[in-house]
Amino acid sequence: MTQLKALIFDVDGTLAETERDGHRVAFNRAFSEAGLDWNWSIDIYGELLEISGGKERINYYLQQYFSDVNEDLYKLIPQLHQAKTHHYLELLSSGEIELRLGVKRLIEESYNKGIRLAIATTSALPNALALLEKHLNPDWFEVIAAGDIVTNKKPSPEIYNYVLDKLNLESDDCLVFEDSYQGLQAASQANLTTVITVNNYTKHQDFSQATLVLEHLGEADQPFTVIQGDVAEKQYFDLELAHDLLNLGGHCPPYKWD
Ligand code: XBP
Ligand code: MG
Repeated sequence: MTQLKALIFDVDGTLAETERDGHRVAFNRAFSEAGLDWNWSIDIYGELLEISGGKERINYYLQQYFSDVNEDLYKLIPQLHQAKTHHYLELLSSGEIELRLGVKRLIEESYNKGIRLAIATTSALPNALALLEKHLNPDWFEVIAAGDIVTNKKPSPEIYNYVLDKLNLESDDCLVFEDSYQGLQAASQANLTTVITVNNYTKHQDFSQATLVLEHLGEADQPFTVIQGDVAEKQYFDLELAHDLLNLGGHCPPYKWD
């Protein structure tokens, strides 16, 4: 029987719906401040989300959406991204971005029961820290792996291998929470069992490699909807279910937490 030792969380789209009303808005503010008439609509942003990382996303936009780009615009990317981070942090501190349903409960329960916690995000470190400071506690997370800490962003497994290495754990000991196809690819290639909570941008993606796909983690009074996978009698995601998912395929009795 495998004993659950750690939960590893993606940030954007998983802990909170940060993309549409957070990162997207912040990018547009940075563009307008720099005198650029670029506007990333909700639909365009959905397409751009296929590229992980803000700097990489702007780079891709220049390549895909303009036939003749002034090379100087590429040099502007770091500066635009820095301004975007500033606007994103402002949006976060204004309190407009809430955690998704069930996230706070599950993380608090895990911390209180000695399950180790980690973050694996493509987003820049200040963004991840600000969200954790606003709604949780960054000190609860033993590893916060973010942004450029690895060379290759998701869907590369590099960030998950980095987290496993820092936690000094095997992939069998951990459960991952993600919201996107790119995130699932990254986790799966690191041999990690993954739970997906979909959102509007990702609900039509291919999650066949995920152990469980949910609308959200749910609460006792707001049960989750299961899109794929087996949750037995569970109505919302808790540590018992986390343990059982890790042991799927094995013949272990359901685990009882004190
Ligand atoms: C989400 C991302 C990020 C954010 C922007 O990754 O792709 O690029 O949209 O973040 P994840 P930065 O879901 O893995 O957290 O602008 O800070 O790069
Ligand atoms: Mg995500």
